Order: sequence, then C-alpha cells, then structure tokens
Amino acid sequence: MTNRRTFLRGSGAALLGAAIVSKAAHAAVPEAPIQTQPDTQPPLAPPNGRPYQPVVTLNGWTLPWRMNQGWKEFHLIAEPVRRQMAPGMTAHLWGYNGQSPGPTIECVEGDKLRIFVTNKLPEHTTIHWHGILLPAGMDGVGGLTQPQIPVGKTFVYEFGMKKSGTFMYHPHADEMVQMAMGMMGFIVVHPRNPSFMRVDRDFVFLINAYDIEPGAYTPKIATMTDFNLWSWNSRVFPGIGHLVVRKGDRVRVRMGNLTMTSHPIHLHGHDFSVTCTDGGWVPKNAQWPEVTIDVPVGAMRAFEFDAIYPGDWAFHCHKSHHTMNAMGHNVPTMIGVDHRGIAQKLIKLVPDYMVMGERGMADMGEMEMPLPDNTLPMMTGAGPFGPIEMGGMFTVVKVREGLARGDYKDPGWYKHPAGTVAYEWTGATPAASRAVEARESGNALRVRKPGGHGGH
Ligand SMILES: [Cu+2]
Repeated sequence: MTNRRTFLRGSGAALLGAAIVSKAAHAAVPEAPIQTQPDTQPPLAPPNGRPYQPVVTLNGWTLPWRMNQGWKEFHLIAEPVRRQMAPGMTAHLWGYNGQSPGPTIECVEGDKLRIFVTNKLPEHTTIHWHGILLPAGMDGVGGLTQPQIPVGKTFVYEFGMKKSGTFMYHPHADEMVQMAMGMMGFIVVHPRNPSFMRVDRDFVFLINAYDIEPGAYTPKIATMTDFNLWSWNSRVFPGIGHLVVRKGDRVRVRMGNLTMTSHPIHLHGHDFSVTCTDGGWVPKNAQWPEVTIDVPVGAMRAFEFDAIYPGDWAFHCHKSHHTMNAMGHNVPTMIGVDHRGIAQKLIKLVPDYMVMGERGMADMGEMEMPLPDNTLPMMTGAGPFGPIEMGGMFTVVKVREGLARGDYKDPGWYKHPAGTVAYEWTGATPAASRAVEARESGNALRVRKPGGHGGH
C-alpha cells in the first residue's frame, strides 16, 4: 500500500533530481547499468561514434553509454557494494554501479562527455577525473571546485576529451575513507586515429589495497601502511583473471596505483617498453626496456610487448609481502628452530594457532590451515605442478599459439614441449668442496664489526 509519506518521498526525490540535472536538458537521466559479476567481461565494441580497439578490464567491465545530440552520456552510481575478492572471501566495499572498482569509461579523443553521478552512499561524495584536461569547475574537488554531491542527489560533469591516454576517476571528498573503501575506476581515451599506438590486446586494472581482519567483511579505513589484502581491481590471487594472449599479439597493460606505497610490477618471460603514463604517450625514442615497472602512488603506467614466447608467465608485484593474503605480521621466524611437528599438535589443541614452520613457510601452501569464515589462506593456489604458494597481486599471462582474434577464454595450463621443463638430476652428486672448513681446521673466521657509523 502506498501511503502519503512514501508517495511524497518518492516524488520529492524525483523532482529534486530533475531540478539538479535540468541544465543537461534533454529529458531523463540515462540508465545506469549495474554489473555484479566479478569475472572479466569481454571487451565492449563501440556501437556508435568513432571506432577503436576496446580494452579488457581485469575482473571488470566497460560502462555502456548513450549518444545524446553529440554527447556521450554515462551514468555512475556511487553506492555500497559486495565484492568477491577471491572465491571464499567477500568484502563489503563502496564502489560504482554494483562493483569496486567501478566500470571502465572508454571514449575517443575529441568526444564530449556528460557523466551523471548519483550518490547512494551514506555520505557526500564527488568524482575527480585524474589526468583529464578539463575546465577547473569539472575537476571534482569537493569544496574547492564544487559543493560535494549530497546523499541522494545527482550531479552532472561535462567536458571534452582533449587528448588520448590512460586515466582514472576517484572521489575527492572524504578521500581517505572513500578510497580505502574501494571507490575508483579506470578511464581510457582512445586516439582519434585508430592506427596510432594500436595494439591487439589492451588490459587495464587499478592497484588497490585493503585492511580486512580475518573473519571480517569491512575494511579498516584508518590503516596507513599495514594493509593485508593487496589487490588488482579489488581481487587477490587466485581470484585475479588471467591475461590470455595470442602468440604474436602486440599487448598493452595499463595500471593505476591508488594505494599508499609503490608497486614494482614484474612480468616473466618477456621484456617490455614503457609507452604511456597519465601524462600522455611516451615518444618512441624515449621508451626504455624493462621487465619490472615501478608504479608510484597516484600514478598510471602502461607497458607494451610482443607476445612471442608461448607459456604461462607469472605477472605480479615484486614486493614479496604483496603476493600474500591476510596474515598476522607478528608471526615469529622459526627457521632453524627444532620444533618438528609442533605446529600440527598445537593446531589440534588451539584451532586458530599459527606457527611458522621450522623449514620455512612453504608448508602453508599445502597445509589445510583452519581459517575463520570469509578468510583466504595466506599462500594458496594450485598449478599443474603443485601449490603456487601465492596470494595478493599475482596472476598469469597465458601466451598461446592459434587463438582466435579477440578470444579471451582460459586455454588451460600450458603444455610444455618435451624436454623444456626443469627436471630432477638422478645421477651421482659429488660432495661440494668448500674453500675453508673454518671451524674444523681451528681457524675460526674473524669478523671485525664496525664500532660506529663514522666514516660513511
Ligand atoms: Cu606491491
């Protein structure tokens, strides 16, 4: 039954919304598509406007638009979302249109964009368009360039895309909370000339981090450095999609870092060139080769390579703590301490007890540790040869011969040609000859320890 109060509330909201967006003219706010699937969605071929090679958002999607008298109109809804970070663990985040990060916005250099932003969060927000050259009043800095968007209201941003490149969007209102809760998204502006910097596959993702206590669902927003879930597009290994690539393809990977530390992102098996930042394209004669690219805080980097070596190639952050899932940082180092079997005995007595193995921590990749609900193992994942012992910012680039153009389906694990896999030596192994057996010969090694820091 509709009572007078709900009727008034409903019509009041509609009237206010209409009043605020009236400047945009032309009738209703465009539809806001919602996507809650965490799987990587196929690229969205542009149904109208200038042609381009669309990107693939890892574990994400591209926001459809509508054309309205020469404007590309998008509708973002800022709202609380539930994001599966990997099978077995869901986080309660804030995001856009059903997900964190929000959908990727794709357009073409020269396009005019009208972006409607509806605020369904419990507090005010704005959106800043990171790296885009636009009128100051469209820059989205709450208090400085606009009033914050109140709860329940819709604001409109309008600007032309002056240049192509790699950009992102995020709130500039209660930023610490809203970014710690997962509010961010990718923007790709394609070149007007589709043959400029053309690649066959173009992957994008944002680097983010959360601090979610084992067993909990909501990030601790006051954490400054000690995050325990290091994610790409709010997903952690083994939840991050694979980058499926056809042998011979020119591949681009674009990343933006919205954490509070840098991430040296490392690709195995290929060298690559750094070709784009959020400042623009890197001229050919200024590109340099790398196999690891450090992505600074608040910055974007793109690299390109020719996928000439088939295989399953690890692709990960090189900070080793960033390829682990939620863990206590007060795990004592037990390497060399003889407490054989004690971990298993203690786990039987105290189910949540966790002790580092006396041989290292590799056992954790195999052991079925008792974990609280909604908690991922610290080291996990299974490959064709056994446990991968990873977490966090880790996935695989799968380079395969004979894929169809635009086929992103998982081809399974790489089938190595005979004789190309590391193998066990089963012949004789002579004892290692050491230069000096100091202790046995009575010549204990004398080390002169520095007494201070003078002289350096
Ligand atoms: Cu990292």
